[in-house]
Amino acid sequence: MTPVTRLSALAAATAVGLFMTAASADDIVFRAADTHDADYPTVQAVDYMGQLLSDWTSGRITIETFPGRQLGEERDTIEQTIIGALDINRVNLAPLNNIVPETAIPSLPYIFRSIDHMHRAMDGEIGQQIMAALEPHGMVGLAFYDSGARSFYNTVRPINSPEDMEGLRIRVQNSDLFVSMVEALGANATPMEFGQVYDALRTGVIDGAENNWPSYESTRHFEVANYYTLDQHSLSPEILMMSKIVWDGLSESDQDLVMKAAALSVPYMRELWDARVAASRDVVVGNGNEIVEEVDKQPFIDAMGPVYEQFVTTPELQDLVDRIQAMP
Ligand code: BDP
Repeated sequence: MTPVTRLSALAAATAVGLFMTAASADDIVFRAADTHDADYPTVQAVDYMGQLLSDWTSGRITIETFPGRQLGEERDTIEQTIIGALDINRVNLAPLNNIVPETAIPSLPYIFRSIDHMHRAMDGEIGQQIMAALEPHGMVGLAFYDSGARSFYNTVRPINSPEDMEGLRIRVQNSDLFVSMVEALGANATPMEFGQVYDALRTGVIDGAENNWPSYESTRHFEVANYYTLDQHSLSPEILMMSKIVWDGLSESDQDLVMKAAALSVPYMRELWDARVAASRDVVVGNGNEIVEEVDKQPFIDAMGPVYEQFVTTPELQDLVDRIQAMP
């Protein structure tokens, strides 16, 4: 061995040694799942949260994000979170509706008058109460993220009123509430995982779906479903959560750090979100899609009575609805 190679072998051994000391048994690497790709605001916000945790702990706590459904569809990742096989998960509230009845309340059609109203509710006591309801089911809520407004798009015709929905096959998330909402409008609801929607639209298995601007754009659904009506039927927010099994294994001070980093990722996410909505809208409009911007929402709202009856079934759930509606 020449002196130089001996030296570099020594350097390599030292580096490995250093690395091994750095990656000590106390190190925590949280695995975090998201259905969206790496450039989507929800994923970027969790990356930011991981950066904060790493900075605060000199690298002892980090987050490794797995975007783009690498760990499965939301139904799978929710299951993994509950059994402790996944640490952190970012999903929409809708696929939790069937598991935790309280999560159905912010998903209800037209429950919020505006995004600001939704923020006021979810950033305060209502949001806390809904997060607390997750715990007996094995999940700990860390933050609510924005998801804008969900609206209908389809391959067949512009929707101007509930009558135009008649008979259309509309994909919904795995939530009985969303099934009921679409059926109350006279369409046929098809629950389906997010990753299957593009092909289903393209091959005509379904006629349409519903989502916000960024998801309509990022999935390229807008390329096959050209009609988008801004009926804004649901502001169902996103939730960032941790497995309760994993949470219970953390020290109290690490739990605090996780909560603080999650809270700081919210304003960061909201800024990215607003920019992404504008950019996605530009892409879709640039594609020449037919956007029904001015839609009379009243007939859509009027059709939703049965949905409230079906899902607001206890005094506790009714109380949540009343408190949200009474908010300024
Ligand atoms: C998007 C949500 C994502 C859902 C998806 C869907 O961000 O969590 O999986 O909608 O419709 O807006 O399934």
